[in-house]
Amino acid sequence: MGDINKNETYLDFILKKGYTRKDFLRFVTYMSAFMGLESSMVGQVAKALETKKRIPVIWEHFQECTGCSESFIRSDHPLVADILFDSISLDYTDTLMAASGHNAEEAKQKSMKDNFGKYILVVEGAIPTKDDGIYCTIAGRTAVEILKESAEGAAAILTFGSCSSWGGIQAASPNPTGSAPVSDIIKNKPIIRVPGCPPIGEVMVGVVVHYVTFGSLPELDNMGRPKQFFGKRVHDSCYRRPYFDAGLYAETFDSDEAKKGYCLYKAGCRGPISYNACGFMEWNNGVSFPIKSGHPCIGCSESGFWDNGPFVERIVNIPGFGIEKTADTIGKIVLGAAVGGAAVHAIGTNIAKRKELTLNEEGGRIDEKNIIE
Ligand code: FSX
Ligand code: SF4
Ligand code: F3S
Repeated sequence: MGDINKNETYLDFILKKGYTRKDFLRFVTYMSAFMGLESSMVGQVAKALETKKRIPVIWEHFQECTGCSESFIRSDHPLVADILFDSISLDYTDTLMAASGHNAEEAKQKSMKDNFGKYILVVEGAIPTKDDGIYCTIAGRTAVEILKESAEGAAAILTFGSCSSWGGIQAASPNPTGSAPVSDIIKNKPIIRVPGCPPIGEVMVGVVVHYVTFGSLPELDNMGRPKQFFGKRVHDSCYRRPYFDAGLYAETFDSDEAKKGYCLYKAGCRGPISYNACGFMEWNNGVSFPIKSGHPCIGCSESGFWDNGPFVERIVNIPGFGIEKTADTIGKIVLGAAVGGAAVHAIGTNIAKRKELTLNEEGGRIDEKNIIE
């Protein structure tokens, strides 16, 4: 980080790090796909990273576990970490920069002054507001004070993680330190929420690559999250979804049915009410995500996480979705309730799906206890 040349483009820096142009193009294609861009847009992303100067980034850490940074540096794609931690001209991150103490603070002050109005402020962690903010102090100053100062010259703020986006675990009841999200404190800057505890590394980079490529912030939903990554529920892209549709549910997440791939809805899965990219992007370059590892989604990206629990009980009464009704209806249909019209088609589809799924299993028998009633 010490040899940052502000005039270097992203490509210059990547080549200097020892990557080839082919590696660069592979990264561009990979990120463009994750960002949901048409293949015709890949050239535009490549051109932006080839020609644009790196954007200065100030990255603050407040109340958090540093899992968000960890998620980043553990990404399986080598360029994902480099593109932000090195090639984005990261001027200040107290966790990873080589400088420390007064030198680190001076470097930050200088960068904020030189790049006033142009830098991106990344905030990881919630901000304690109780008792004048004394529960998180860095270099003798409170997180509230530091946040206000770094936000002043920021072009935009990215809140990485559920803590800075919503308050997260730090704000869980009874919230003894009065933890708050960035949006409670800063009101006059664009804030892009990138929630998740932690968020997926590629999602964090994707937001930055979007900003570099288009010179604007990505389209946000009504909760301030980039639509391209948070526009769908985990349930919408979950590979266990055919089992949900067929009414095949595991009772507990460590049961045989769960191992066979049955839907984890009855084991408390919050995928139907959680907006995140886990189902289609997965973690560590597509290796896995919680549901694929056998555990129900606990809704780590949602507002109110952690108090939204308990996480192992079946969710009920979901506004606007009717999952309970749907699942109950499926159960009743399978049990032979008198139905007609469109529902007859539903029976056919459902039973066909159920047969197909269960016949693929060893023994091919349907366990009645897994049918929702
Ligand atoms: Fe929070 Fe990030 Fe969870 Fe941890 O820093 S979103 S506690 S993974 O690390 O802020
Ligand atoms: Fe997947 Fe959970 Fe939806 Fe079942 S309820 S399909 S496990 S997201
Ligand atoms: Fe979090 Fe659920 Fe994804 S717990 S990591 S949003 S599957």
